[in-house]
Amino acid sequence: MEVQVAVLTGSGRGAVAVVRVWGRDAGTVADAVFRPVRGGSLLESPVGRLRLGRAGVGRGDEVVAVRLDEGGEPVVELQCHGGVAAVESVVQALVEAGARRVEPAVDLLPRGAGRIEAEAMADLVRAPTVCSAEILLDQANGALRRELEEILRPPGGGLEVWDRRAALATLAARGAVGTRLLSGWKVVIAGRPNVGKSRLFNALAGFDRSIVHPTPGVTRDVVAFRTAISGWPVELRDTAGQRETDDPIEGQGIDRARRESGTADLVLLVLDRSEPLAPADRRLLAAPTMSRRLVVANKCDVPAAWPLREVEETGLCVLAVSAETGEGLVPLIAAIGDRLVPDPPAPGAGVPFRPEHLEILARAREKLEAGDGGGFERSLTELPGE
Ligand SMILES: Nc1nc2c(ncn2[C@@H]2O[C@H](COP(=O)(O)OP(=O)(O)OP(=O)(O)O)[C@@H](O)[C@H]2O)c(=O)[nH]1
Ligand SMILES: [Mg+2]
Repeated sequence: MEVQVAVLTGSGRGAVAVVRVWGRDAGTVADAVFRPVRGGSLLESPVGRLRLGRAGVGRGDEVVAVRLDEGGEPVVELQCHGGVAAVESVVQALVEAGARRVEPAVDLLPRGAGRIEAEAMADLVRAPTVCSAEILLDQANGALRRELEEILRPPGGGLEVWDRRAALATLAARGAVGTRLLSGWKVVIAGRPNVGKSRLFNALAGFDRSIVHPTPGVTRDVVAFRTAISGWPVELRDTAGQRETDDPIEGQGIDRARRESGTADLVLLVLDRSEPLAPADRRLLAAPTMSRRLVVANKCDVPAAWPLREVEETGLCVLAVSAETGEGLVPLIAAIGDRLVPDPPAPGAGVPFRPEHLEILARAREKLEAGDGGGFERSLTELPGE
């Protein structure tokens, strides 16, 4: 049989599964099961172009398909939802179209693949969201290794010192995203009591996880939920309403809320638009611990008691939403995604995705700054490995 298929991602319920088809007629077989949303056949797609469509038995599942032909051998990858039924439906359709199912093995890695590709493949199994999986797939396909090779090309035909420095800085900046692909970002919802934090948390989580009640001071402990925002993995945290209190239990909850805000990647500071701003709101607006925050003016479904400009004048970005009706949530979600990942790596970009990668890049940069060309090359060749 000329065409083989394997599921690269782990079994069980992951967010994304990757099905690889390879062999002489892989393009034709994949084409027979792939129904693009727009555009023509996969065989006409350039290598590396992501295509959206459906695949699988019956109605099938939404998939992203990409041709990755390597060294003359046709390879197609289909990313689909990670549920067992979705994956099996895609694999079965490929088998019906003529592919033979095999177990994945490390020799599925592209030719010339080294340590980075193997690590990316290992991390891919645990990728919690589509964006994470896409970036790790690129690295498994050699994106980071190729960029490192480019940086290492000898001067003359290769890069000048300052270009090398810039290329290393670009990689390090992408690493800030790459090293979060599995762990995600922490977004903390904070504010004084009764402003609608828990309602907003539930609206973002998509179900009633946290208790919502008209009595102020309902949420005591931190409630966490992992989700995807704009395709990035995010842990949302609902916290206790912050105010002066004599109640020791509520006080502990408030201490936790403050600590959470201090360690968050982003704080959503929730205000109640239907009531005049309270001294507790103003204290939180001025709090230095929440350096990265978005102000959310909630309850915009009822008449407003204060104009947005009152907060905007302090230089903060404020978005009006109603956690109750869902109004304004789409722009809020987009704004959260933009704040967490303002500059997402382009498709196919090399992205360091483990802390060790960044350490090696930092060492290479030091050698480069010190004019130690040999040390620079030795540090950088540590990374791709064999
Ligand atoms: N009209 C309207 N009411 C809302 C909205 N969001 C929350 N509420 C109401 O406001 C009250 C408090 O909501 P919660 O989500 O429990 O508020 P909280 O900020 O979590 O309060 P604590 O946990 O006590 O700090 C409830 O009665 C909600 O129904 C909204 O967008 N519009
Ligand atoms: Mg609450």
